[in-house]
Amino acid sequence: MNDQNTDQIKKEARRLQKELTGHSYQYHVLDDPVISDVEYDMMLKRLIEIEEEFPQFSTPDSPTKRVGAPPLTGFQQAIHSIPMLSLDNAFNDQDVLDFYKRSVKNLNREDILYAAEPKLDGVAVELKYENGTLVQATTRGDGVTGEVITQNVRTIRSVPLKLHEVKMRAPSLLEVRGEIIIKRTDFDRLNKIRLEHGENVFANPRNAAAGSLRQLDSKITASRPLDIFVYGTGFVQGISFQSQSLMLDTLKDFGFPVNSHIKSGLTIDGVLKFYKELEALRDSLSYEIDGMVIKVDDIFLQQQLGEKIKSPRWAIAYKFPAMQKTTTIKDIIVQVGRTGTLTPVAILEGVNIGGAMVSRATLHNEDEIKRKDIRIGDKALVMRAGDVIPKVVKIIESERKGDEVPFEMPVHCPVCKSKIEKVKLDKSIINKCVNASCQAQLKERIKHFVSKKAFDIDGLGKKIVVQLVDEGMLKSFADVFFLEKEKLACLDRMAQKSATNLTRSIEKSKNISLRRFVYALGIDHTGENAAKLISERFSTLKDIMETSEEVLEEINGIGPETASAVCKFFSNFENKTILEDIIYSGVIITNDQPVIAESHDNPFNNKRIVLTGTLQSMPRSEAKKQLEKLGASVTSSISSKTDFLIAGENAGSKLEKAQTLGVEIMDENWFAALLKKLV
Ligand code: 9MJ
Repeated sequence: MNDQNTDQIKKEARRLQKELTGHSYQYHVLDDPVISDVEYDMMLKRLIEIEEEFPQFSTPDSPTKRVGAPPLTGFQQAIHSIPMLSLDNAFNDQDVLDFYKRSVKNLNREDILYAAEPKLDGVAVELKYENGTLVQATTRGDGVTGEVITQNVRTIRSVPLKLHEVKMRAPSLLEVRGEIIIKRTDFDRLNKIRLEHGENVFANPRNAAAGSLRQLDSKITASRPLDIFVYGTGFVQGISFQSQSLMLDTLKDFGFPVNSHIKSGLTIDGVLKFYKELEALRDSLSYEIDGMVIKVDDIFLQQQLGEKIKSPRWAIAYKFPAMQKTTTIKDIIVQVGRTGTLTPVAILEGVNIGGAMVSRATLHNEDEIKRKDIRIGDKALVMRAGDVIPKVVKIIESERKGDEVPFEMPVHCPVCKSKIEKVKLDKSIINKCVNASCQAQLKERIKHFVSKKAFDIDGLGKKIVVQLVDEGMLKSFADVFFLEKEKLACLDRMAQKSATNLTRSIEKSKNISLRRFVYALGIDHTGENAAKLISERFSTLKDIMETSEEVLEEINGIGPETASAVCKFFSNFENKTILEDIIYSGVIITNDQPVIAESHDNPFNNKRIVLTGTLQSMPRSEAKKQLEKLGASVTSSISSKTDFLIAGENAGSKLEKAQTLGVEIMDENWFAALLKKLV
């Protein structure tokens, strides 16, 4: 390599060191990351590569030399008995295979089996138990020294304060390592409350968990919905483990939450297969994961492999593609929704987030733009999660040049030009186009009307709806049922065959349940659940049309806003005409019959039932609700008067008592099958 190239690499190393140090400070000290974790990890990987090849460019303070930023002052510090190492990252299958090859070489054997665990995106902690009692909790800090946060961790309900000694006595010393997290729904609730109190929202659950643990007042921590999953041990005395998986079983027995999606006994090919499965599962989990941790299962082999300075040789983190990326906001446009609500949308410089190209992100409403101070031209952190519309998490203020343009909400509807009204909804103000015949609203209403959970008309996608409205062929919902094959076939991009298929699926959709029908109408505040509740209360559409707000409000789960919107919808003359036309076209609305408790197939009517153990098919509260609907009374304690015990997984003393008392025991599979038949 010539001098010029070496010089270039030196410059790159210095730039990466500087930038990574800055990002590390933003992340670990300020909890305010400017780039996503994967972007950070990629930069770090590159710097490690350079420093390995050119050790002369490594400096004592390079970010590669430490696991994190120094702990904050204000908390006591403690040195970890065994350093809390971080993990090397893998970004593709080849990186994992290289990790395997290194292990094969070091151990001189090929039959290595692995444990694979979801990589939780939270805050790493160590919990120290002396003779079974929690005596200290520390953050990872820089890996060598952490902050003592015992009083805060004690407030976390899922952390055992004393070890469960059901299967074995607690050892004299046990240091347990895990990740403190906040579940997605808890996080959304926490942010909603913060917003209502005019406080800053957290960018993601990890930041919220970190911020919550860093409170000097543990009462604040106690009010935060923190959770934990444990995945390893530090220093232990009086106990030893043969494998990672047996260690986790023991930790579970001691009362720790251990993630349920851990697999062990995997070959390296099995690991790669499981990675794909876990990736597919990612969005459906109630907490965020950012990859998979792969560990050599056998602890003896782990010890043989040993550690490098910062990371073990027996484990690696196989990261998922980032779900947050930075990009530029090129423009902000305004979309008109089904109910006339105006939603500002950011038009982005296209960016690949987690395998999907993202070029738009919702900005929710005017308030949100003001609160986050989002301007056209800003660099922003954008997030995509599952099927949810991508959103702008925050803008990167340090990237501001000064020529960014603040957004102004239009005063007229961008489509029909009617004047926009400001309406209060919950605690925020929304902008609304109140012209019911606005074409934009009509398009959205019809898209909703024919969508999967409503009329479910195959072949009537969003683009065709737009085309049909623009052509004047759809002026209301009812027109859907009067579309003629010949006219459809004349449309651009519509062949004879697709026109035939479309009219066929329209015909097929004409038999619909009352629940779907009510949902399809797209009435304000009337989503799937409200439609279900209303159709359970009434037998026919006519009954709903003739009811009053008072009667609707009596339904458990229907609030005054829904009741008012439903009555308003059905009392509108135009809507009534459209409904008449729909029925005239041959649409038949059937109501799913409400459950009849007296049905002779129903073994639960007037029976006393006790639920125990963990049910896989539904939460216990839901099972209770369903049983009560079937006429049962669900009690918590078992006695000779109990008719059935429904036992889920890990049913304990109640199961034993039921057996002693001769109470009939129903397992979950049987119960679930019966419910399916009855409800
Ligand atoms: C996370 N974050 O879920 C480890 N981790 O093991 C799991 N982290 C780890 N294991 C050794 N499941 C060091 C870190």
